[in-house]
Amino acid sequence: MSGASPVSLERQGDIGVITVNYPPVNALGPGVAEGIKDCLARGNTDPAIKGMILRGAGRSFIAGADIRGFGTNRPRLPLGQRVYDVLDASAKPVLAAIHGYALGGGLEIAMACHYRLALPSAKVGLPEVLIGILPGGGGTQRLPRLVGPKAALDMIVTGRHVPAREARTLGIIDELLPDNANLLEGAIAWLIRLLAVRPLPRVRDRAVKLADPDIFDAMRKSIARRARNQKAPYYCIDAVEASTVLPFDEGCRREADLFKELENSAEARALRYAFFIEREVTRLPDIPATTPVRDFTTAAVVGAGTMGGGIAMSFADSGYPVKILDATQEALDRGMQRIRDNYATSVRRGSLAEDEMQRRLARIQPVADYVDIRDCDLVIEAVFEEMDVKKPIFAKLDEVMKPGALLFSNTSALDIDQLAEMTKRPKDVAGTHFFSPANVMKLLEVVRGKASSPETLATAMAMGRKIGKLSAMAGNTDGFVANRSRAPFNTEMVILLEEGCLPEQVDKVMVDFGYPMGPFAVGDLAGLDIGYASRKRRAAENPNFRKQPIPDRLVEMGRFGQKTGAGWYHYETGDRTPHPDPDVAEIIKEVAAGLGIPRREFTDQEILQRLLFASVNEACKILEEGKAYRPSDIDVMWLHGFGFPRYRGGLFFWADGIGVRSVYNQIAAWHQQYGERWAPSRLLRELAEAGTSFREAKAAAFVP
Ligand code: T1G
Repeated sequence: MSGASPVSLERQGDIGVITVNYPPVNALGPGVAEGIKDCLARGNTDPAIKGMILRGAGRSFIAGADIRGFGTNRPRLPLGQRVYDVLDASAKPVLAAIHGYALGGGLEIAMACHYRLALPSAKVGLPEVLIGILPGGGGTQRLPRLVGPKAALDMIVTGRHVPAREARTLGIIDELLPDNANLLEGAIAWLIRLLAVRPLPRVRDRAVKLADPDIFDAMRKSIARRARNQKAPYYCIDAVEASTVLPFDEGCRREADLFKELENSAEARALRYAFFIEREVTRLPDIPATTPVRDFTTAAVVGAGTMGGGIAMSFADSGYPVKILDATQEALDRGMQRIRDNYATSVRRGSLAEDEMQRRLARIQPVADYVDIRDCDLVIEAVFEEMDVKKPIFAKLDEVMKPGALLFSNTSALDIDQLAEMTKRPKDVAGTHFFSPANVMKLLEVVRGKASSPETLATAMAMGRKIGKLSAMAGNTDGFVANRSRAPFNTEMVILLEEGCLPEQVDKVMVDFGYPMGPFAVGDLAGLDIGYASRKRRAAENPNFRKQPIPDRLVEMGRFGQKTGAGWYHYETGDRTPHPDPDVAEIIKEVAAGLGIPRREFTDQEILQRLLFASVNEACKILEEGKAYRPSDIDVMWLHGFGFPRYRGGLFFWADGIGVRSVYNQIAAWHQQYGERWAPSRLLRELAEAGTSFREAKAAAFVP
């Protein structure tokens, strides 16, 4: 920023208007807090000013502290002198006029003002827990005074963004302007009516009304599973609890102590990293941000199976009309029924309102003929994962789709170029790989074919954002980036069984590590028959493909997983709880004996590292070949495609915690012990020799 302060004060009649202008979201970057304090002081000494309004320029009020500043030794004002502390000490009334976001330090500043007014489209929240810290600007002490400890606990432990109407009901917002009102005019008019009110209402002076002291332990219990291995959610509870037993200033001291402990924790550093890489992944180094994006209003999906149905739901959930096509009426009816069942489950669970379900279902139109989709702006093919099934469909789409329509494939591994060559418009073809369940998983892997035009790719990335996905670019290689980097993990987990482990043992290690489910339980959820089909394809294509007799045996016995009541685990009817199965343990021992593999004990650490190091090595090869732009893109894919624990940052971020040299040494040792599948990648060796972290690794120039 130039020398000019990012905060200005101008007088409008009796009112001093303090404006924060620190694009893009008015985070409390360098000079912002100081600027607010300075304008406040000037407003208080200017006799012409009777009251002040604090607002944000551009699209937002204040989106909180500048996250880039955390973990750095930036200067810090002591308690009592921070902007949060001096605002409500103002002799003249200060009103926060909120539009866009008032988050973290932004909401804390608003709560330190005497009044809060907002546009209905605004959102407020204290999302600090999402970046591994807690509100450090008095938020854990002021919010309970405004909304009560129970509501404060919910907001601070979940970090959710609260719409202005709900915030009005909760008592955070004092005045809600009508839709499309002019914020500043509305704020000035409202403050003028309050100028004479004394004493000035300060949130800090309010008492905390605690109805039920057990809410804190109840919250600790309720988050035990999802917050395991983490500190921030528990510290948030401690801080809010402190507000019910300590005077305001002491409560702020307790908050500050807890904040200091968290600011540079491994969890906080990992979550900050995750925040920024999710923004970085949208930037494509060799496709300018100015590349035109084709707008789309209508979409079509070919294939009404599990993935096709989930993809159609993603469009309908985001307000887009979508047509879904399948070869037979029977398949179409089955697909639509699955979609209705999915929505009905959400309604039953209370996460979706009945009328909203009806609105979404109305947006999904089943059609039986290609001519019915010809005018759609884009189409996503999501049929069975067989090239001989997909190719004729691309030829057909090329024939019927209107000029300019984009032709995407949801294939999770097959060659995009071969599909594009089935058309006379290969530049309009790309991969858009959704992850199962497609209406839930946030990751969209956009796969670039040799002929895919920058416009097609930019539009595919934007399409992902518009339907609530996080789009990440991948090169066209077998399994693209996500599945290819995951494949060695999948192979290693089966080899561990041959060498002495059991599915429940491996799953426990990965759940303790932070995964919501273990890889074998996930296999049963997705269906073991899918992996079986792709192993058969790979074995046919590559004689050196490492066969997996254990899962093959299970599938040949009809154990497909949850859908057949048995897979790696067995399941009671109507119950998804995985139960270890002695029959599977027996099969594993038989196969191992048949392969002549001696079985031994494994430590949890060896299990964890065998699985994740295998993928780290493959991810390095992907960067070497220029099939991904950045190491952090692969971390985004693991966070949003494979449920990698967010507070561990991602595959490479986690591996950096162990150290490149240690990872390399271990892989090199396993190369000696286990052979070629553990051959260290060239990039890994170079990083280890240079002492460069994985995150700093430079990918080769992108190769579609
Ligand atoms: N600090 C630094 N940069 C930020 C930022 C922040 N707080 N918020 C956004 N950005 C950047 C972001 O990196 C991106 O940059 C651009 O702004 C647009 O963001 C004391 C300790 C506000 C809901 O956690 O949730 O206050 O990539 O792409 O989708 O208690 O940004 O363009 O270069 O996300 O419209 C608490 C974090 C901080 C809010 C907008 N605040 N931000 O979403 O745009 S801790 C937060 C968001 C704190 C106090 C504590 C979202 C958003 P670039 P974007 P968006």
